[in-house]
Amino acid sequence: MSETQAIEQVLVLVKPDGVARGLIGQVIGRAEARGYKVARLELRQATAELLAEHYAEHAAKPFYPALVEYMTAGPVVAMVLEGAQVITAFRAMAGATDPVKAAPGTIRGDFGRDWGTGEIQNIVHASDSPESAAREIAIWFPEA
Ligand code: IDP
Ligand code: MG
Repeated sequence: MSETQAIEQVLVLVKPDGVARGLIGQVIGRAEARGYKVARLELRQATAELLAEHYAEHAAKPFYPALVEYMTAGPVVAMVLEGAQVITAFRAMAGATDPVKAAPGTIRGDFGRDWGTGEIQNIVHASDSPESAAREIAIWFPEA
């Protein structure tokens, strides 16, 4: 199959909880099963500096320190997925931010839960718009 129009790229992260729980393959597998191309893929340890860029919009939020702690607790898998309308499609596949509210059938709704820690651990990140995707891909894959 080939695509000729409006090919998009999205940044997806398997967050430290997803990596620690052995869910890397589930996330990649769902993307592949849906027909999206894995254009870039890397296991890496996020730093507070990198996350300050990635989560700049949340820097002033009360949960920000806990978010950085969560996101630096272990390695993440960063990937770029490619395909027409992949940004909208993968956001839908990820599900609602709170895994308790995420619909069954979504990644967060199938693999996430409230662990009673008062924090939201939700397995994946996905860019929410073409602007966010371009910004986030440049942060995680500056050589791209
Ligand atoms: P998103 O990941 O669905 O785009 P955002 O609102 O952009 O959700 O928040 C970014 C991340 O920050 C979430 O995925 C989650 O890990 C964390 N987060 C968001 N809101 C809260 C909160 O109210 N408490 C704790 N963590 C939060
Ligand atoms: Mg977001």
